[in-house]
Amino acid sequence: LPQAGAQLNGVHLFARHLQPRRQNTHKGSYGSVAVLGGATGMSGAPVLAARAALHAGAGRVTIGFPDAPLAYDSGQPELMCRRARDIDFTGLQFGALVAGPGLGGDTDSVELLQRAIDSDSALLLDADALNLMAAEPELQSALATRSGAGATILTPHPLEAARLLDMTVAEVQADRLACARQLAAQLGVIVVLKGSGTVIAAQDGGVVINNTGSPALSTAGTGDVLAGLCGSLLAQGWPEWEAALGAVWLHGAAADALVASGAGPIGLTAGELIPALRKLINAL
Ligand code: NPW
Ligand code: AMP
Ligand code: MG
Repeated sequence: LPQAGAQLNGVHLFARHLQPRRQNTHKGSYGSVAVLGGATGMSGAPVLAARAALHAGAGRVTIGFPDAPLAYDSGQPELMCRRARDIDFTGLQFGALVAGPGLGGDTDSVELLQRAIDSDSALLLDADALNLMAAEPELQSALATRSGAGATILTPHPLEAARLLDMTVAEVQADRLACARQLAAQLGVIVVLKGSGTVIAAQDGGVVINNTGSPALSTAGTGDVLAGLCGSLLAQGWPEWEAALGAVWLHGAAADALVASGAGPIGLTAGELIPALRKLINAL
């Protein structure tokens, strides 16, 4: 595995962990993802995450909305849209749960997050799930003693990391490696500290800096796409460390390919990353 300072070799990573589609398989063979988020006014965030999960190869993708669900996603009717409180997370109903995109911060969301933490599924926490975690110490304790066998990955941007660490953004940015490591060790999770030079840190102190992507990604919704992509790899059975590395690398590589084709850096949109990352996965 790449260690601190090593170049992240995404091609090698995908060669090792991307499963070919075997003949006698069906949608259940490729993993189920549930994305939990999309409070009123922020439905776009889980939709982007869920579309990314589907295009990265997950067999089934559901969005669990904290409030009234969308009837369906007209741009992607393959997605199932439900009220989160009606979804059963017990056992291994889902290979991966992606909680947080546009989730909002009400008490129901805290309960929802508690149920997600208590599940056996692999868990990716992003955006408002991280903000809730920063505000509710009991959620942090629950995470540290997560009973399920599932992996846990956190994907904070610098402000979300600052909230979790009770620091300022400037303090986080002054030593990104140390902050990512501290959070990973403190919560017993893998931490993806996003931004220019995304840092991926493991519980044992292992740390890698990503070498793909650019400020073309500095636009609304790109983090939501990363969360869905990483959840998709987890649901397809990738080990957690490799899923975090592979998702971050591919997300940046998709942006780089779009920039090379003239779709950026100015005006690239998060939704455009989705077909681009599918194309790269199939090329890999
Ligand atoms: P500034 O401006 O520099 O002071 P928030 P959010 C900072 C959903 N979304 N380096 C920066 O602070 C999300 O999923 C919904 C340094 C920035 O202004 C969440 O649920 C969308 N600083 C919710 O919105 C599309 C950095 O953090 C501030 C940084 C709120 O999430 C958009 C933003 O953080 C969005 O994804 C960096 N690299 N990156 C939809 N279509 O429905 C960020 N910052 O206030 O937590 O807001 O990230 O937009
Ligand atoms: P979020 O702030 O949650 O929407 O996530 C933004 C995504 O875009 C993360 O994957 C960041 O690493 C990426 N990103 C934003 N700005 C840059 C940048 N200047 N260089 C590389 N990646 C970036
Ligand atoms: Mg975000």
